This record gives sequence, structure tokens and C-alpha cells, in this order.
Amino acid sequence: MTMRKFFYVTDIGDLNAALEEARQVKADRLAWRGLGAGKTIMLVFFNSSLRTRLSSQKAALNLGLSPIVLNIGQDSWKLETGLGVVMDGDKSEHLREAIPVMGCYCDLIGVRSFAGLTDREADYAESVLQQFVQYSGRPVISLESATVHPCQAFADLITIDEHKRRPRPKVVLTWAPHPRALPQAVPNSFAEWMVAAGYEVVVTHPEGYELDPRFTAGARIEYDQMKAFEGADFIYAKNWSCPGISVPEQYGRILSNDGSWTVGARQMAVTDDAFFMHCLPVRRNVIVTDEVIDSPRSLVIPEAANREIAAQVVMKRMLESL
Ligand code: SN0
Repeated sequence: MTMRKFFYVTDIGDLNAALEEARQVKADRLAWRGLGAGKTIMLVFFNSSLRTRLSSQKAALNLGLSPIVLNIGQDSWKLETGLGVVMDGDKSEHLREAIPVMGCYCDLIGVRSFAGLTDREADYAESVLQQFVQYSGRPVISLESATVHPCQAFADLITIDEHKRRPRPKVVLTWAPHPRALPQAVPNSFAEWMVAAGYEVVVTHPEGYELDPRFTAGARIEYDQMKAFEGADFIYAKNWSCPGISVPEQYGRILSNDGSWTVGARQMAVTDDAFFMHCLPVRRNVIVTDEVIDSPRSLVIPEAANREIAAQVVMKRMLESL
């Protein structure tokens, strides 16, 4: 299947085929090292990164694809992303020129650009990433954009597929408190991918944190965290700020810092000996207790390791589609 962009679960097509390809890549990651020879991927970061940056570079190197990393605002001019802006402030260059220039020097582009969390419409239209699609002339991978983090969700799917004890595991996505307002990209994509995989998906959070139904359709929403955890096979913790579904003015705000939602032994005790998952970076003893993240049921490191595999499958398919 040809692949020109990687934002949504539908961009990867059949998930069983994608998982099979992930297994092949994992079994011999250098088998396609000729595929990317002489080609370049530009990895553009508007925000910080550890796993995404390293796993994307590693995946590219496995394919013989040369990565070029650009940190916007540090290594480059500060870029204006809004349209129609009078550029008399601190931004020296507009995306409208920067994107086609970057496109001249590479074959694939990956972009990290977090939600601004002030303008829901602009964030949910993925306005920055759409400009990359429109003006670069290259296949574009979201490396966490305003509303999605597909590389993370694919790695999570691989990890669950490797650890599941039954064909249709119960997978619980739980909100947890955090001192800062964080994007909805990770929970959006996680819910979207888990529903698409056909798993039993439960999303639990305090009232007001309802995610956009375009990502959660098919999942059960449960406001009682303990009830949600009952009999679970996988617990996926993540903080997110208010998605602004019922009250649009609350978009991007922190509505709760209720410490009873921190995932600890009390909640894990009612699961079916569930695995614990988090995309990282994680605030210990805010999102999850030391006891749970340090337990043998924690999958946070295998999940991170699978980021390389997920990224490699996506880049491989894009190279095969050129
Ligand atoms: C990002 C997020 O979307 O929630 C990236 C996750 C992959 N996380 C953060 O920005 C955490 C920052 C913090 O201060 O803990």
C-alpha cells in the first residue's frame, strides 16, 4: 500500500499486515539497508524530544536512509507558522518559504509540532502539518503533531500484541494528574489505534476531559477509575488537558489535579494482573507511583524500544512508495 503521509491509523491500512511487517523488521532490522541508500529524511523539531528523535534516527540508519535533524528556533531562524501575520516581531522566516526549501534537500519529512492549546480549531485542523503536506512535495510523518502521535500508538500496538494473553485484551486508557497543561495527541492516537485493533477499550477520566469522539468512537467512557480498571489486561496512563468538547472555552486548561487518579498499587490490584504502560517522559509519583512503574509488569522500556520498529516500518513503506 502506498504511503504519502502518516497521521491516522487509516494511513497504515490493515493492522495485522502492519504488525506482521513489524515482526519481520524486528527479526532483522538491517535486511532493507539498501532501500534508503542515497536518500535523506529531514526530522524537524519545533518541540523537545528524546525517544522520537533517537528512534527516528536509528530507524532511518537501519534502512540506509540518512537523517538530517533540524531544531527550529535553536539551529534555524525562528519560524512564523500563522498565515497573514505582519512579521515585525521575533520570527525571521515563514513556514511558507521554509517548508519548500526543506523539501528540496530530502526525500521524506518528519515533523514534531505540539498543540498550541489556545486555538482548538487551528490545532484540530493540524494547520502546521497540513502546510508541510501542501508545500514540501514530500511524504510527511507526524512525530507528534497538534492532535496525533501515530508513531507512539503504532509502537504501543506492537507492544500490546507482543504481551497480550488473549486475542481481545481489555485495554484501559486512564487520565492522571500533571502540573502542566499537556496536549491530547497521545491519548487521541492511542484510543484511535486500540479501537481499530478491535480490542476492548475503556477510557477513564474526570468529567470534562472527554476526548474528541472522532478518536474514541467504539471505546467505553467510564468516569469511575476503579470500575474501569476491573479485570484490565493493560493500563495505559497519560495526562491530557481539557479537549474542549462540552465547554469549548475550557480548551487546553487543567480542570483537575486530583491525586487520587495517580496510578498506584490500589488501582492495579483490581486488574487482571495488568501490564502498566506510559509513552514517557513520565512524572514519577504524579502520573504513576514508583512501585508500579518499577514493577515487573511495567512495559515502559519495551514500549520505547518498539518506537524504532514502528518508525522503521513507516519509513520503509514510504521509501517503497517513492
Ligand atoms: C508530551 C505530551 O504530548 O504530553 C510528549 C509525550 C510524548 N509530554 C510532555 O510535554 C511532558 C512535559 C512535562 O513537563 O512533563
